[in-house]
Amino acid sequence: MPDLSAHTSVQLAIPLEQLPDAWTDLRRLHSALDVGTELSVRFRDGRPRMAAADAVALVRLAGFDILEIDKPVIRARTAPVSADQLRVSVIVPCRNEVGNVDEVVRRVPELGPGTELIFVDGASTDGTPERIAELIGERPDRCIRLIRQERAAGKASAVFEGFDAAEGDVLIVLDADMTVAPEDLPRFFLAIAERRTRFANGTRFAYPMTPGAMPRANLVGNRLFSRGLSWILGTPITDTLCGTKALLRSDWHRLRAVRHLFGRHDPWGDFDLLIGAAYLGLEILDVPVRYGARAAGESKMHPFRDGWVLGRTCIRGARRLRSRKSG
Ligand SMILES: Nc1nc2c(ncn2[C@@H]2O[C@H](COP(=O)(O)OP(=O)(O)O)[C@@H](O)[C@H]2O)c(=O)[nH]1
Ligand SMILES: [Mg+2]
Repeated sequence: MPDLSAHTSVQLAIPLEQLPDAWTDLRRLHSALDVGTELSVRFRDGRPRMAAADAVALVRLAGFDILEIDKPVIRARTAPVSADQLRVSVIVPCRNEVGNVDEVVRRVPELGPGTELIFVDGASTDGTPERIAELIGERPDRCIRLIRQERAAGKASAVFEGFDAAEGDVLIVLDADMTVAPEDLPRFFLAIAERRTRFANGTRFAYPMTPGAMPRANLVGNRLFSRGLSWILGTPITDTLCGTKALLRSDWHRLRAVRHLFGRHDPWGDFDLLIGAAYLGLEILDVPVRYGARAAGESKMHPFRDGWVLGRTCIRGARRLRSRKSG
């Protein structure tokens, strides 16, 4: 770390991808510097190194105001951060995830002044809800709730039922499969709590991905959808299908009221949320996450069948957004 006392301007000459965890390190640096201190962050563009947009998102998320982007250097300034007292609800959709729920409870951090963990179980047959019920008894120190759905109605239905039941001010979705590290959730909470964005969209493409974590068909489909949706939404997003997203509960209520215009088709809910956020005019920001392969259980996604459904959702969303702009 540079000698902070002697400088008002600091050059961080380490490429972002070589930092152990770029966000954590930048965050630490931010808290060590006075408000208004200028900082230059050097990064390397191009995959598998960090892309410019991802580097900018990370620097911004860590609490800096971006002054100038002159590749491969981002000039930034430490901004004041308001320590908001927003309560958090982490919604965990789960179906046949008995091998993962212990990890969820163990690893999801406490955020803000209080965090409730809401599991929404889709008629699992492997003992998932029974294990969650045990965990509720075993962990009186944590606020854990269980909603049991009568049938497997898809992830979207589980997420939205969890959103409706949530009591926190900030809603965060985390898949039960532990492919996204729960240790990354503070980024989502702070992105919303510090008003850096109104909709935090996880992206798995900023950091190098564990080999085999994403099947090839999903990777190609995701790339195509990211391009298409960025165009439709009018804002660049690099990952449309990351399970982890965050927004204010008050915005969810507004989004639910307009969802019938474009939604209810996407069984995963990701596109409904992104298109809905754009429809409401909410700013969307990519939040980098570390993504790994599943340790237990199986994916319920079928790339070709589900790709077709997602394509239809995109077309419907595009029509709606266009008619709103011209209307
Ligand atoms: N409640 C509920 N959860 C589901 C359903 N389908 C999938 N999930 C959960 O949604 C999350 C994402 O699903 P996953 O199978 O990992 O899909 P992938 O990440 O696209 O491969 C996981 O935590 C699943 O357990 C469902 O029908 N009901
Ligand atoms: Mg998954």
